Amino acid sequence: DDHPVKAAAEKLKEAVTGGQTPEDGVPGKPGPESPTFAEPTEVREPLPPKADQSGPRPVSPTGARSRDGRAAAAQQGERLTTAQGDRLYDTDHSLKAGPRGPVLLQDHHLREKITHFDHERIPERVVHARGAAAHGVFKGYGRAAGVTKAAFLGKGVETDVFVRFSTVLGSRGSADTVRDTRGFATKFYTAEGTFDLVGNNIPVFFIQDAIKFPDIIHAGKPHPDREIPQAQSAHDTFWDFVTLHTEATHHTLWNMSDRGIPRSYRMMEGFGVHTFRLENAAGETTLVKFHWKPKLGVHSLVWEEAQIAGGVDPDFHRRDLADAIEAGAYPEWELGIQTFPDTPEQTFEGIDLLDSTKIVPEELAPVQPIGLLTLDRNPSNYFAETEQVAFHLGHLVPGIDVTDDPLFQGRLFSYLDTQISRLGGPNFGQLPINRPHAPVNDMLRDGMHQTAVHRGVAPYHPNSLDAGCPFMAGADTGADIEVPVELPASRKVREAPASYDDHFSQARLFWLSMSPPEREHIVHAYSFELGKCYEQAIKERGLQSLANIDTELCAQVAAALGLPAPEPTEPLRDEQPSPALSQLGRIWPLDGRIIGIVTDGSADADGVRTVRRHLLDAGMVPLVIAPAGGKLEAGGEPITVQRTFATARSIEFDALLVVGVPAAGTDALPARDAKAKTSASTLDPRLRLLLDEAFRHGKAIGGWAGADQVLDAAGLPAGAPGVVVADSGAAVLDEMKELLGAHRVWERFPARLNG
Ligand code: HDE
Repeated sequence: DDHPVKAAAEKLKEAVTGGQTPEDGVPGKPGPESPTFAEPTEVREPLPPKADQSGPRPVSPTGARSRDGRAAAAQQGERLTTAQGDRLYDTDHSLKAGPRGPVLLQDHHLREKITHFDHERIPERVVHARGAAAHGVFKGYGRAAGVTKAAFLGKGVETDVFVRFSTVLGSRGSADTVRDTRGFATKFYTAEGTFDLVGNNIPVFFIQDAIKFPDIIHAGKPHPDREIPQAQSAHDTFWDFVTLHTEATHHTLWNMSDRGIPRSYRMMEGFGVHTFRLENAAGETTLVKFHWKPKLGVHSLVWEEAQIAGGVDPDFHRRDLADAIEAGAYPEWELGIQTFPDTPEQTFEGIDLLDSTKIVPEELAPVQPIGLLTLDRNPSNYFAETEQVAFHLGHLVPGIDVTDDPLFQGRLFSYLDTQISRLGGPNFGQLPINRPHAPVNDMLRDGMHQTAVHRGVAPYHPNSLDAGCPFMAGADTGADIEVPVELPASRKVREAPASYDDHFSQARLFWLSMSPPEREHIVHAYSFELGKCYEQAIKERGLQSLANIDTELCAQVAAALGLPAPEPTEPLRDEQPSPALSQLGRIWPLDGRIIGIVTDGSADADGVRTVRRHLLDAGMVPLVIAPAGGKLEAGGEPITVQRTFATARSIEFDALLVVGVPAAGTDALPARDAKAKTSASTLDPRLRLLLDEAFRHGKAIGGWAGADQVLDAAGLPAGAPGVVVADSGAAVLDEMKELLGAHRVWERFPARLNG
């Protein structure tokens, strides 16, 4: 009993449990029946459930939908054990020859614990390393039956899905809000086998042939000598590549637009990019492009917000997605298709459907909704699910087939290949997140990390020993049969078709479709990114690409760089703008928008409570911001403080409400400007910053009960666009809702570019 390790364990037990242990217990993880976790501090209140969301959906036979996270799991019993299930009495002290003596090699627990830890990391994805994911359900509308026999698109058919969003260039630990393309990869666990739609939030790609993919990625990733910059396109090698391979101009312009800095993963469109071929039950084919349309609308950050978030909340998008789902504000997207006749030319209105640097404007081919995606469950383990999920464009179901787009074809090779090194062998399909929800009966055997115990002796076909199994399916029993398309008689060549030489017309189309504030943002983005390049020749080539998009765009960026604007080398045609490409000029739903309410509880506490309730009922998320944490005891129900002046930063909020004249926090630093301090002696400098940034970023700002004094002290111009002061919270709210529908107060952005 006087063994020193045992004595230490006893002491620890005492410390952890205060002596209240089960009779035979040692300190450790509480058993499932005896949860002792502390209540989390309330940061967000769950939204009221929507009428059609009646709680958790049932668990599938594979267990993959289990909500307690224990399906694939892992831990059983109450006691800490080794990997072999041997119970442990101590995990904090190595086995030593005496308390001050050397550690003994025979300590298996020590070696097992450290060895396992040493191997905890796997290689991150070579692109799209930084991601966040969620589970959900896809419900078919049945409207695609005319063009595809894919069963999961049938009316009312529900299919489990897992969606992973990502940035492209950054490492796994990089910031979420960098300027980049976003991945939008969806795994549909259909009854006919898994279908992966591995798309992006930008409908075009940098290159037309997969053979250039290593080159563009080498150019975009950090420089090989110093390994900087991280998760950025604002550096010489990226711009060197995209100005030498001018087919990248269109995608680059999207990146430089607001699309490169989304407000939220929940507020992005998604695109399959390539043209796919669908086949219906009668064997007729149609070419299509897939689109995801977010129910919350398409919104972006402004550049300064994106940069602030990179520092104050690098997990901005990851947190936003997880918080929303946890609060019951399930994000939704409609899946839609643009359809084109499957003609031998594979063009539509002169647009080459096999060229992934081109879109087909929605005004020419409307996006037809065919189903609804709802994300309603967060992963329970990041590594097991978000990190280990493996997507592949070749995961297709009957009714959906590939086309000859050389980018598509190269991807069909790449994804399987990369999983083998990333996930350590060919059996990654057996990982819980990758397991199909359809029965699997393959003849793949053995290999690293084989976890199946296959029966039988004849994993070959045909055989006469295992009763001839498995049998082959025919089209009538759901076999996935390639569409037998005609191939043009041709020669082997390393060449692209002539239509692939048009690198600028659609970039011009995109530019001409932008509103003045969106154009302004694009000018700023190019000025910043090219301005960060060191090589004069690269800046000049960048301007040459811009000259071929638009004279005004080129002139503005040239002025910012202090360089002459070159003449276009390609004709600038009158492209027909596509209004669907602009994020402005529409009224978007308010669901999920985050409203900060700044108060110290001393003014109109009832009004605060009522406004919070109204916001929640309207599907928005109110967050109370006060000088310090805790609860505001102000007559009636106490008001929980969710952010303090120390933790609130403007980027988190879509709009701010100020109630009364909140006192300064006791932890406030002195104001920098003594004069300003006198004129607003009660204004905490952090509140001033909050309001100042919210104003600069085009956010609606409102207030009542004396808030005009605060806004005055913060130097916000009286009567400025999007600043609403009224007598009561209710009156302010009405006007705020209207402003929020437009997403931002666009009038605040100086619009020099009106053409
Ligand atoms: Fe990818 N891409 N890609 N890509 N891609 C990968 O596969 C590749 C392309 C996309 O959340 C890798 O599993 C090539 C277009 C997403 O796990 C890799 C080419 C589009 C994801 C790969 C492309 C995408 C990837 C790295 C040129 C939009 C993340 C890790 C032909 C339609 C999926 C992995 C996730 C990931 C190769 C171009 C989307 C290396 C060769 C175009 C969303 O296999």
